[in-house]
Amino acid sequence: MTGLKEYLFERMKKGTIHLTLLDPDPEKLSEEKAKEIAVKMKEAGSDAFMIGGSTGVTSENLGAAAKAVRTASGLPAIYFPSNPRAVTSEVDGMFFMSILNSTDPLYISHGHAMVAPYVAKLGIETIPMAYIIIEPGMTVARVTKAKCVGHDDIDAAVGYALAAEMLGMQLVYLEAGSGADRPVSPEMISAVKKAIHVPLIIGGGIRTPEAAERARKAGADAIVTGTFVEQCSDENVLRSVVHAAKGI
Ligand code: 1GP
Repeated sequence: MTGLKEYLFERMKKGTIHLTLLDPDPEKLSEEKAKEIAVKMKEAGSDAFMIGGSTGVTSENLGAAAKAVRTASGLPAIYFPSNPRAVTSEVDGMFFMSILNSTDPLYISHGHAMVAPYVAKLGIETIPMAYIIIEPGMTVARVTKAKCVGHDDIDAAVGYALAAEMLGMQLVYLEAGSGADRPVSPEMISAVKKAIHVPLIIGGGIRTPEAAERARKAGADAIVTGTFVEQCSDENVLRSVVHAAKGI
């Protein structure tokens, strides 16, 4: 079976991919709803699911959501971690991510030391990823006490991304925060893309085909949408955003 990294990287070599983010908190997402979204998003052309949220994630709800979307769609489920106490073997792998601009060591490396023995024991594939929070940053910035990179502070974003690559990270994620009123700017995406050699993931506040297209054209290798997918039930609209993200 193809590993998660191979699956994602092979697809990103061919073009921008789309990732669907689902929050496994059962108060926000029932198992039935997770299955329904999984089928719809596969049909819309999404490439994989990320499961995670800033609050309310447990090993149980994470495992249940991952199992539901994998079974319903046949696509990979990636753990997008926030809580070192939650881990499951129901995923195809996890983004082993350090929030480079957090000011809380828990999110930079201390939480990682707590969870790593369990990840090793369960044999979960890990992809090292740098996570850089850009204004407005939303809940994730608040929870992780991030010193957000300014929306227009391209030099700071490039600095973090270069540092990520020098630290050996295999992915860089620029995050404007779930539900952000403005996504990461095309200018920032394109400057960071030029500076690094590893794939670039963009998320936060993308909910229109135009925004997805701007991120893709600026150089995003993967585009994440979460809130929009949870709120939109029109399959044509879902497809239009996924297609704009992928350029198909
Ligand atoms: C959050 O980047 C993701 O981690 C997705 O953001 O919910 O705004 O799509 P949205």
